[in-house]
Amino acid sequence: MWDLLLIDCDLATMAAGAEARYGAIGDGALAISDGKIAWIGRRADLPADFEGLARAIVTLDGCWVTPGLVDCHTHLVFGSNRAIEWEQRLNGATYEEIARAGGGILSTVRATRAASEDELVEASLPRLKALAANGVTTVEIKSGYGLDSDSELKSLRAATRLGEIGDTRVRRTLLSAHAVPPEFKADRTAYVDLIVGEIIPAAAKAGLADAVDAFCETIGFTPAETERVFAAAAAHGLRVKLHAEQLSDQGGAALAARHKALSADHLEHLTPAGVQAMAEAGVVAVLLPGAYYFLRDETPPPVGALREAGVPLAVATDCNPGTSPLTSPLLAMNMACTLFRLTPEEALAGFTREGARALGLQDELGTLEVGKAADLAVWRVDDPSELAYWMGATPLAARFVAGRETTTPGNA
Ligand code: DI6
Ligand code: FE
Repeated sequence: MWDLLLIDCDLATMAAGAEARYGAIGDGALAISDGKIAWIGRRADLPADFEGLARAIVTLDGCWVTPGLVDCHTHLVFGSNRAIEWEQRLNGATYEEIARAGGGILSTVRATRAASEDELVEASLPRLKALAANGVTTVEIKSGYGLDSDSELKSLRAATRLGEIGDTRVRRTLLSAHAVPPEFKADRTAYVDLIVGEIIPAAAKAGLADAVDAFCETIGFTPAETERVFAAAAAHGLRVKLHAEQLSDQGGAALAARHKALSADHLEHLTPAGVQAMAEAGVVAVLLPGAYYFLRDETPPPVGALREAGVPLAVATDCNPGTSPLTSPLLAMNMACTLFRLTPEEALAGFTREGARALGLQDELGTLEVGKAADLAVWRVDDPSELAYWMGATPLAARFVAGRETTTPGNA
């Protein structure tokens, strides 16, 4: 018996190696049992007795069905925001003036530390709902605005609770190596000691982190410091990811490859050697066009070389208050096409199949195939290329997580 059968729809399966564009199945049908995809194919190929096989049949009025979107890189949980500071900069205030007034990333750290866990959940829920209303069914959320044991764990607990209340799957990544907090300014090694000796063990023990990340950059952490963080992650059985080569070449992608990282993210300043290292180690490249756009960056990541080397390309929003206040996966897909020259099909794969791979969830999520979770986005479009084409539209008609239809889209 099937719990649910969806008919009168076109399916963009996004299955790897499929011949049809988007792995499409025209006039398809998809059956769900126990939250998983139990049957998928052309409606004409359904078993003759299909009406007796399904407890319920839903007609989708010719909509397109894609895998639920996977936003594999966000900093969704933070206190306050930096819109006023951004306006001040556009009115001519210098970076130094803003920093002297306590602005920048440290203003978000202050607001995040001051917020209770409940307040963080409340502040972040509208952002989660915005993603969901645009088809996201799985989101990765990083810590990294707490920068002390209590505040980092509080952020991860808030992320966990968002996953429990928001009808969206949440994966949590510990990013304590995001910035050196002010109280450690004179002794950054002591802060890395704290991450390695206290925060990572505590997060692992409490089961609050699925992975560990670091910002390997001149204004972040050195490769040697990143190595220490990665070693501690491995000692606690946690996979790693890395903010690599966003502003300069630090050899971060190769470092990530040596540590069998799930992904290396940003990559604007990635070198050919970095591309090669990622390809050999099977590291996913996560492209973040929202940050590139918001920073008015002019050096795009080497997409052609990554593609040629066979590196999987994921795309994500990087939703954060400083460099990418973006809550639309579809706009991120549009930017990936316009700014980085991905094809619309690559952009959608980046938010489905490859986004799932960047989280190590490729066996469970990211394509429409039998045995995978029935996480679906149903779109009122004539062709899947429209998902990356419209700027600002929300053509989502319905959304399923583990086979269950969730919050009314657009109404979030
Ligand atoms: N890269 C970024 O662009 C953001 N973090 C990171 O590692 C910036 C975060 C912020 O400014 O709040
Ligand atoms: Fe980021």
